[in-house]
Amino acid sequence: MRLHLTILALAMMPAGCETAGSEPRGATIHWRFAIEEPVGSVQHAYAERFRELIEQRSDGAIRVTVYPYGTLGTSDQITELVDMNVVQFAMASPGHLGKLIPEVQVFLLHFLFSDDEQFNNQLLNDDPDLSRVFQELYAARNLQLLSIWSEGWQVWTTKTPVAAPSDFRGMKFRVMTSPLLLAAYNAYGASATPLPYSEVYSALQLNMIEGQENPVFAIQEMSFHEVTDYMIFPYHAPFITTTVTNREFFESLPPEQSRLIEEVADELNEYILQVQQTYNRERLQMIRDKRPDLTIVEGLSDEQRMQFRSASQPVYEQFVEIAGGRARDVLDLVQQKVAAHDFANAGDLPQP
Ligand code: 6CS
Repeated sequence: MRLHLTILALAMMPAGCETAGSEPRGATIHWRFAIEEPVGSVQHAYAERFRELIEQRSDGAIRVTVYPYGTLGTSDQITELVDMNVVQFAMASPGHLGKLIPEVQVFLLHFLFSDDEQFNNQLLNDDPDLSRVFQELYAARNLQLLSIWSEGWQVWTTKTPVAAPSDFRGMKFRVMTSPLLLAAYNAYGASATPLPYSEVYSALQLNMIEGQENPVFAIQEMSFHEVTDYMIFPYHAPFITTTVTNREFFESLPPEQSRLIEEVADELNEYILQVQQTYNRERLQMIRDKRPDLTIVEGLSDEQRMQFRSASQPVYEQFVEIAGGRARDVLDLVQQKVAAHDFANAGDLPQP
């Protein structure tokens, strides 16, 4: 790993100058929170609210510093920093976490979730079975999982129209770095290309890649709309992230501090849902204003979605093979929960 200079400085900070966990009485406690997105993003709104609530409710005894994307390295590096307890909290998105926790890639499968976004959010935020299995999987990697939540639907940005899987044939399509995403897009005939977030804009500009996916707010703030011709909303998968902390650090905390963290993480689920919906709505309008010539396809027909759904089915078995471990169990679990909801609400499901 090529360590960023800031990381080296943080890692070498002498004990007592900044500490995490058990401090002498009266000393201010400092926690660090690294995010995978820049200032102004959904993750930034989350981390800033986390900071405010922790600082207020600890009466200033705890101070939180937020490190936006670009200050501490790529998503993979940020997760390593949590493992090292150089930072105590971070966002760890399944799109990048698959090499470390293969089963988390279930969240990357296309057409696995319901078209009912409200249900998906409940499942991610509150389902005790889902929470338990992922708590265990994260704990095995020295991570304490605090919450699983969505930043909104993934949207494709491409330089040519896409209405059927065959339109992906030969397209150099950027994906996050989890291995399953290669299978997900290669199943449509694309040439999937993993890249860190920070390299996507220039790769699009230089035509090294011809498409990518992200929620609307991210497309706007990373300026991907400047270097694309089409924006397509297939409603194939939400962008899911997870909030994590270092497990040993968390377990070493006095109970009132660990309770405070859990309480704040729970509260933030509702807060961040409002934020992501607002950001995604407002920034779509900003994109329209900036690029009136951009073709925005705000939904595929049922038949078109069915073609993508069919083409993505073999990837479910590939997921079980690639991820191994408890992959079959987590896949069954999510499929059963979604099927039960969709069956009970058949005919009444909202259009995505
Ligand atoms: O595409 C990515 O790599 C990134 N997208 C978002 C919306 N958040 C973080 C992630 O690294």
